[in-house]
Amino acid sequence: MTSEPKLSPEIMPWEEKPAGCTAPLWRFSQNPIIDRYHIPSSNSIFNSAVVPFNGGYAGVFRCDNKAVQMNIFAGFSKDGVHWDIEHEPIKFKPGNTDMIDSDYKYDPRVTWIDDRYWITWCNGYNGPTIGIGYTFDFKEFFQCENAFLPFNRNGVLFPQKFDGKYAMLSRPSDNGHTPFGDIFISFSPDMKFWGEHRCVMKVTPFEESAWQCLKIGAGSVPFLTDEGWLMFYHGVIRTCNGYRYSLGAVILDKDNPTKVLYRSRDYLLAPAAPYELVGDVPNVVFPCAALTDGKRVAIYYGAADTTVCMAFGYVNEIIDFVKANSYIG
Ligand code: BMA
Repeated sequence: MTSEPKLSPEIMPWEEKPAGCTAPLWRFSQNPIIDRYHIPSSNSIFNSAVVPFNGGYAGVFRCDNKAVQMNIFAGFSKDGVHWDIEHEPIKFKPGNTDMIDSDYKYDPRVTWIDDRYWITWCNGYNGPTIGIGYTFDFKEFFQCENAFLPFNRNGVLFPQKFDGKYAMLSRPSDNGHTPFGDIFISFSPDMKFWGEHRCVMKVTPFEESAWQCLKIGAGSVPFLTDEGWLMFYHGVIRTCNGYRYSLGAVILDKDNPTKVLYRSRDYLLAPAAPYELVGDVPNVVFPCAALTDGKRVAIYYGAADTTVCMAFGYVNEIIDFVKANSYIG
């Protein structure tokens, strides 16, 4: 039986704010922390999720292989920075269903709820939709019913239930590169049947906040602060050179996560470092996880669809920034 994973401040990955930095987030000087060829089969490793586990960390990593097939792999780390990633993808056993078909898996998120780690990912089943699985130990994995019909992406579970129901954010999509998309929330009594779908946040008008005017998607698992649920998300603008993915933050009501309290008008991080500007898909920062000890936050994000990177910030400074630069549509 596993118990709730605790993040001990002594092993929280962290680097102090560089002198002169006035932004709410700063990049890790050791970026990228995971290189594209980190395991023998990989073409690229990015958009990956980590959680406290066993006094250290575990993660689920998106590794595309050299045939550019997308799959998810387990990994382990003592410090959250140096990772051992399994060389074989996760093999799922039937969980609450025998129907565990999957043409591909990508962009995992990991959420501890009650007694286990739940994994959500973009699952290929007649097009992209949201796959759900769970594990107790990151050795044995179980797959459940897909949450939704195709097409959907960016499924992110809340770490607690609301009125006895699981809650998941997601982004209805298309079967291509989706030139639209808002964030919805859905509820489930059992992790099998999902309903009560509500729209949480929409793209912004171009003239208000252009970096998030084409599509948005939930990113890291939300965590509770004094002000409500803090979540990092991605926003996309279409430029004459293709899509550009940046990172924003939203604060959702503690008791009613359907309600946006504050949302960043300014991005918190946008592609600017060389490893975010150059790669298989240039100009992408794509958050999938955040660790916090209550005061500090360490964000894991995919850079240019090629590597895994980290950024750091103080929770109170991020909240102040979002409140001071808020867009409410
Ligand atoms: C999205 C997803 C992400 C990817 C992003 C940028 O549609 O495929 O996995 O990081 O595009 O290419």
